[in-house]
Amino acid sequence: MDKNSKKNEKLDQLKDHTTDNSNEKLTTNQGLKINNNQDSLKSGERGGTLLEDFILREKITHFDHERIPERIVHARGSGAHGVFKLSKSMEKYTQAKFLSGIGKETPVFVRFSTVAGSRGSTDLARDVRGFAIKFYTEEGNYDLVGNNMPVFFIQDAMKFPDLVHAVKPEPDNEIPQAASAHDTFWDFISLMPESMHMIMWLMSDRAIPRSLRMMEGFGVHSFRFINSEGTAFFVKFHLKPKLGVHSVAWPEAQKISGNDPDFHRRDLWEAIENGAFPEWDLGVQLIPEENENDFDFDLLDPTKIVPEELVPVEIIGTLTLNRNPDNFFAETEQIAFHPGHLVPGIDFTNDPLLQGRLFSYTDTQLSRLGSPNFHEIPINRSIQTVHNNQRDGHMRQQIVKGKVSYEPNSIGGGCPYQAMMKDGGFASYGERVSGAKIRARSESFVDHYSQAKLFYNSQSEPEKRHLQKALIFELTKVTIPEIRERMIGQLNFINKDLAKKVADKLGVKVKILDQPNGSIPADHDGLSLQSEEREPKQKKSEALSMENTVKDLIKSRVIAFLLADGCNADSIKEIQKKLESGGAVVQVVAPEMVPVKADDGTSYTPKHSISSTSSVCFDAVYVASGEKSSEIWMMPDYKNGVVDFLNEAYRHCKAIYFGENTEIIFNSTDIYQKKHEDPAVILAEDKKGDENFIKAIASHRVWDLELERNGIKT
Ligand code: HDE
Repeated sequence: MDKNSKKNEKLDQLKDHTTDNSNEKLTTNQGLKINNNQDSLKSGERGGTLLEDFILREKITHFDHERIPERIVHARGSGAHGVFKLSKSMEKYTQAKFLSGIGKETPVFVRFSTVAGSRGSTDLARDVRGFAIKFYTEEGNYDLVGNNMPVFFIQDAMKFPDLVHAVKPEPDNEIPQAASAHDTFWDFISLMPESMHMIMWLMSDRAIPRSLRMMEGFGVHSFRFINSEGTAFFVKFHLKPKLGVHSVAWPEAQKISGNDPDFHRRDLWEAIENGAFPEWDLGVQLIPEENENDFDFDLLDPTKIVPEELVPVEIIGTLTLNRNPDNFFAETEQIAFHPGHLVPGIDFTNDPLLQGRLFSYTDTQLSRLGSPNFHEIPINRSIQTVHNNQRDGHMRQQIVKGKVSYEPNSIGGGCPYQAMMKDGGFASYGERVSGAKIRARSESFVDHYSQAKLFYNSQSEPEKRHLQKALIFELTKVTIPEIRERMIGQLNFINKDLAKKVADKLGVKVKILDQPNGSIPADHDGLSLQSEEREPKQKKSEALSMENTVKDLIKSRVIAFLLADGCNADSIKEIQKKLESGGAVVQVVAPEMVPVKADDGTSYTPKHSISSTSSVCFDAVYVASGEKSSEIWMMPDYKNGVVDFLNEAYRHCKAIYFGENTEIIFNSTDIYQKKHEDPAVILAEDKKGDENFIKAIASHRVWDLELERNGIKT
C-alpha cells in the first residue's frame, strides 16, 4: 500500500468482509470444526457413503455451484485497488465533490479487460481493452467505464448485439476464440462503414499493448459536467499512462500467447507487488455547451474524437493502482460497473450508444450475479450508507430496521426523505429537447472516413506498416473472397495506398464500391445517408501516434540477463545496479534452472531456463561478459535456444547488450550481419555501453530500424 496515501475508506470497509485463515481450524459453512477432511462417512470401511454425511454434501454442493456466467463481453479481466488524487479543482465546471478541492483523494477499483475472449483466453489477443474505474466517492459510486481506444465500432446501441455476435466465436463451431480474424467479423465490418475509424485503431498496435500499465484510457462518449450554477459543459475523459503508451508487435503477441497467456495479468500483479505502482494522469477536454456546433462532426457521435489540437486535454489528477485484490473472484469478477452510476455534477448526453448502455449494464448483472442485490457485494458497496425502500430479493444482506418500506410515510417520520439539490440530491440536467419520435440516424453522423484518414495519416511509417500487416493477417483468415474484396473497397475510401498494399498481398483487385453504406438495403429510408469519402480538416494529430509518447523511463521494464557459469560478476553487478536504480526488473535466464556460478563465486538463481522462456517476454537482453560462459551457451544443448532468443529480440527491435568476450555468441546471430548504425545494439567496446543500453530500453524499441533488422532493407 502506498505509504503516502491517506486513509482508504473502501479498504477499511472491505476489511469487515475479509477472512484470514492463518492459524485457524477448518470449519463447515456453519462454523462447525471439522476433524476429518480426508474421508467421507461410510457404512463400514468398504461400505457405501451415507446420505447423512452433511459435511461431504455441503462441500460438494458448494463446489457444484462455484461458477457464475462470465461477462457477455469483457469476460477476461484483471483488476486492482488504488486511489485517485485530484491536482486541479474542477469546481468551476462540475459540482462533483470528488473533483473539487486540490489534493482530494478518492479510493478506486479498476478493471482492465479484453472484449471478445472468454475468461480463460489469452491476454495478448488483438482486441480493444476495457478500462473501467469505480470511484468510491463520498456522494456514492461513480463509474467511468471506458476503453483504451477513444472511439467505437458503431453509432447506435441497436447494432451492439450484431457487432458482438459477429466478433465472438462463430455459433456453429465456436471458432475462433478471442480473435477478430474470421468471416463473421469482417462480413459485418465490411458492411458497416461507420466502424472504419475504430478499425484503424483495432488494426494498429494499440490493440496489443505491452502492458495494461502502458495504455491510454478514454471515456469515449461526450459526457456532461454541470456546475453549481447549472451551467453545463461537454466533457471527454482521457487517461494518460505515466510510463507512456507502448505496444508489442503482432508476431510477439502471438508467441506470448503461448509462452505466457497471462502476460498482462502477471505484469500488472507483479508491478504492484514490487511497488512499481501504475499511474495515469486523468485529463478532460471541456467544451462549453454553446460551442457544441463548432466542429465538423457531431459531439454525440461515438465514432469521432475531438482532436487535441482543437481542444487540449487538461490534466486534473492522478490515478494510482497500489494494491492487488485479496481474492480474484470476490473482487475482480464480482465488481459490477455501470456508466449510469453517477454523482451530482456529471450527466449523460444523447449519444445513442451511451443511451443504450444505460439500460444494459444493470440488466446484465442480473443474469451474471443473479440478484438485484448485487450492489451489496462488498466490492460493489458504496462507502456511503444506502437508505431506501427497496427490499428483499435473493441474497439480501442489509438488515433495515422498522415497519416502513414506502414513501411518503408518517410512521417512519417521513424517512428516508428526498435530498434537496443543495444537500447533494441528484437532479438530471434540464436539457431542452424537442422533436418528433423517429427511428433514424442523424445526418450529422454521416461521415465515416475522414477521421479514419486522420488516424492513418497520423501514424509513423512503422505504425502504418504494422497496421497494413494486421489487415493482411486478419483478411487472410477470411475464407469468403467477396468479404475481402468489400473490405478492400472500404479501405480504399480511407487511403488508396493502404488499400492497394493490402489488396496486393491478398491477391485481390481494388474494387471501387459504389455504395459505401453496404448494410443499408436499397429500399431503406436511410439510403440518403451515404457517407462519402471526405478529407479531414486537419491532416494529422500528434496524440494519435505512439511515436510521440514518453520515452525516457525504464521503470518496470523487464531485462533478461543471459548468465552461464564463469560469467563476469563485476560487470553484471554494475549494470544490474544501474538498471535497478532506474526501476527496471532484472531476471536471470540460465542454460538450466541450476544456480549460475560467476567468476568471483557469486551465485545467481535463475528465474527461467533458456528452454522455458522466450525473448518475447522481455523488454531487452543483456549477454553477460565471459569467455567460459559464452562457450557454455554455444554448447549444442543451448546454442539454438540462445541464438533464437537473441535473433528474435533483434527482429522485434529490442535493446541488446553484448558484454566482453561474447563474440562467439554474437557471431552466431543474425545481428552479426548488420551493416546499419543501430543505437540499440550495444557492444562491449562502447565506452558508454551501460548508458546507451539504458537509453535504448527507455525508448522502448527501434521500430524505425525494423526493416533493416529483418533484412528487408540493407
Ligand atoms: Fe460495454 N458492456 N457496452 N462498452 N463495457 C459491458 O456489462 C454494452 C461499450 C465496457 O470490467 C457489459 O457488466 C452495450 C462502449 C467495459 O466489468 C454489458 C454497449 C464502451 C466493460 C455491456 C457497450 C464499453 C463493458 C458486459 C453499446 C467504452 C467491462 C458485462 C450500446 C466506452 C466492465 C457488464 C467490467 C461491459 C454493454 C459499448 C466499455 C453487456 C450495450 C462504447 C470496459 O452490459
